[in-house]
Amino acid sequence: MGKDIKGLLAALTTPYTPSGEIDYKQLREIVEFLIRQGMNGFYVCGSTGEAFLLTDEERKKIVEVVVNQVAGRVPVVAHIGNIGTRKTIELGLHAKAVGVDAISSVSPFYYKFSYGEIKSYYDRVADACELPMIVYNFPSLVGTQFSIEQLEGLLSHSLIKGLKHTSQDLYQLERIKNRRSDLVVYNGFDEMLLSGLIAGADGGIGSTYNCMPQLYINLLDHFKAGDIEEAKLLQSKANHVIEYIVKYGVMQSVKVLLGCYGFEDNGCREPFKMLKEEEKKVLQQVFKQYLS
Ligand code: MN9
Repeated sequence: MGKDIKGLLAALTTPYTPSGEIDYKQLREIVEFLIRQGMNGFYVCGSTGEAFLLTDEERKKIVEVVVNQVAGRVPVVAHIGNIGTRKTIELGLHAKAVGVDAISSVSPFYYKFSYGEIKSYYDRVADACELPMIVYNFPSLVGTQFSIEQLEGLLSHSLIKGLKHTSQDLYQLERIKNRRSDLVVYNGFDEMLLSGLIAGADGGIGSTYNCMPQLYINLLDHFKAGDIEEAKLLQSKANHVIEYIVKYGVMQSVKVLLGCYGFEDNGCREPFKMLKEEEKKVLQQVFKQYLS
């Protein structure tokens, strides 16, 4: 990878105005907030960023605004994934022109592509964009479960430098890291960050990093210092919050909790539902109990 893209990358959320347009001013403010909190980088327009509820033009503008606001202080990874290779390459070439440090893509979905078709998708995108690339493996959302050998095959292109492993299968994570120590492997489920680090992950990419940045930075610091007991306490604290985040909806809950820092919460795009007032109140109480 060009820059040393390790540590914790926030899977950046996409804030909206009350009318449902992207709030680029607030996007910049969230980027600044997370950099101040010590976040090591950004993963932009991913699942948490509601990529598939945005237009291509919106995805491009978000990448431009984030790269501009970050101004080289930390790495920026653009998620460019789509169903089709052509559109992914278009977004990848734009991201390259804008100056991202790496690109990433979830495996193509909906049409139940063969393994060979998925492999050629990644190779074609890497060849066309000529940027360091991170394979985003998310079996439970995409519906494709790769074997260790299949994952290793997807990672074999010389420009593929990383794996975002959003899976509870930490045996796979450990085996990939063991076989390909040159790859940067990111833990994807935040509730398993410490377990993923112990299995060999170089860091993590997560949605709840948006609303608990300090906690995760401290967890990683304690892990690096060998203080596993303290890291376990922090993981458990995060998981108390994540239980409610998952119960009410990850995308919406992250924005409610960001609201506890003073950001404006205008929810997510439909079909995501707005959270009920009582659900928001519970999340705000959880914030007070565990994060303030
Ligand atoms: O990559 C992440 N984001 C989404 C997975 O699932 C949208 C994670 O950060 C989870 O949201 C998080 C809560 O389950 O671990």
